[in-house]
Amino acid sequence: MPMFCLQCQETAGGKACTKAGVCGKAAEVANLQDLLLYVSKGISYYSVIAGENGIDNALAQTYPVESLFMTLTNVNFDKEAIIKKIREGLRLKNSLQMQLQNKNIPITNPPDAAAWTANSDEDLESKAVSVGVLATENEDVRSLRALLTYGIKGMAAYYHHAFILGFKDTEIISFIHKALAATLDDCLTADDLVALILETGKYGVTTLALLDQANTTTYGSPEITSVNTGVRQNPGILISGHDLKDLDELLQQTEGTGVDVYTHGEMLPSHYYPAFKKYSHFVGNYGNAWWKQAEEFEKFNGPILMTTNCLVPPKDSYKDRLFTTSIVGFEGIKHIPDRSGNEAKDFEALIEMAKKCLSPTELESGNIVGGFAHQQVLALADKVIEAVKAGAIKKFVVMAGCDGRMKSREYYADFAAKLPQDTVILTAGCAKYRYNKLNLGDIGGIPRVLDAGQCNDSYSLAVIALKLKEVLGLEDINQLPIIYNIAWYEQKAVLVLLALLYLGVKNIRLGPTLPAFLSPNVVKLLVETFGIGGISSVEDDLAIMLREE
Ligand code: FSO
Ligand code: SF4
Repeated sequence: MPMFCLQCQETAGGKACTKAGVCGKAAEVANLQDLLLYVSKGISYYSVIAGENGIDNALAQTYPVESLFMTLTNVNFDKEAIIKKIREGLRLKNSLQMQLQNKNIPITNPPDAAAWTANSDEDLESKAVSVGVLATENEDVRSLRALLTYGIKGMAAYYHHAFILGFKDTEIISFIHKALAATLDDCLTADDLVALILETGKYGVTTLALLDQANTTTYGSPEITSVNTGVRQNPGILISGHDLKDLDELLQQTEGTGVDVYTHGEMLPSHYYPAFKKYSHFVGNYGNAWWKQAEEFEKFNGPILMTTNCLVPPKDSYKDRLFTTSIVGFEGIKHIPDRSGNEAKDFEALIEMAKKCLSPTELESGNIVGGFAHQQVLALADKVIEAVKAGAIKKFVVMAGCDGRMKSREYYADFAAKLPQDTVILTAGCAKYRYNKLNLGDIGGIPRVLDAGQCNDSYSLAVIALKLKEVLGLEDINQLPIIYNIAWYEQKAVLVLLALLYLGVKNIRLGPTLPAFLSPNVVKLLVETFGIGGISSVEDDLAIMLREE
């Protein structure tokens, strides 16, 4: 089998990608990503021991965050970039070993991931095919390790965003090391792994809170905003992904150049931040969720910057206009280098290109309203509570998460449209594109779709739920009039799910399909412990979910 990857919802046949990724990832790249993860686990093994012995290694604090983020779905398809990161990891592993040796700290029987090293590219390639998910033989242990690893991948991605803005938490990093090292430990029981998975949820909440703090401290608290979906006549740059600092620097550098800036996909919620509202050339949002990018990037006519996932292999029609930055990569696509020290990234190449391009072709006109992150919703708390107490709002429906290509995701548009008029959707993430243009109306001035922001802002939904629980004087989060029908796609959504489980949320519906990496026994455990379920038909799910107390 040339490769084996089942980490996302679109995995081939609902089982695993074994020839090439449905996402476009080549087998060789998939295997090298497995090796990158393996090397990161080895580094984590030594980092745990170093931590126990008071040894500090700054690079070991950031390495797993960056390397794991590179292996998320739709982030880095560039073989050379992955090999470079593996080599960097091997050097780091070696220096950690030396640090431990110099302090006479004994290392007995290190796992292969820690002990292994490579002398040549051939060594990398031959090792890469043997260190993937299937290296764990027992189906349930493999499933628990996968759930743990993918949750940690999501944590790494969210931590990376906070870190870029200067926010750090060494406890989160220590947990990442501990969890990754644990996936190498054959002595751990299924119960041990389940405990670690729940702890991942706990640290997931901490990480999301840190990111919320980073974003709101740096750019202000999101506020209700109407975002234009049309275009102007100037040339433009389109920015996608989740990285607000990249957007910040791009807006500063494009100001006064005659080049407009538009957001795509998960960058839409950046319009809700006060700090970006001062830019008159920050025009609006162009298009929809990530999976529509091929068609929409083509029509944009100007340069496009991918700051994080979700990148789709580009078509020839726009690949010369596409730029990646940070951890994103694709062979043959121009890459904007990282900041050096306090210097901003240099977006001159995009700006100069934009000036020679046509203005974007209009896809639609109108606007989308969002910005209902926790502070904004809490500012409306009186109105919301009044509506709940008066029975005008009967249920909140959390429909956060991801969008994706599968036809079965039409379910979510249909589900949103068929919800009774006395329900309010709480959302975050790109899942919203299935229903945020449906004009679902409002309840006494409260819009029926409250968008908190990116999937990164799922934390807001938890804060809102906990606040409602407090105000309504309830003992258990599950007594709230909130139901959860979440759409997942990649590993950040896995972390958000684990965070919700840690907060005690029960009876979450997860779709459009349950993760292929969950073995029947692990599914059984999730069903029995947390009441997690899949989706069926809109009518049946509505009947059951709206009945649930
Ligand atoms: Fe969507 Fe992609 Fe935010 Fe994900 S753009 S799918 S969970 O990477 O990041 O919601
Ligand atoms: Fe397949 Fe998803 Fe893995 Fe891509 S990330 S190879 S689509 S399972």
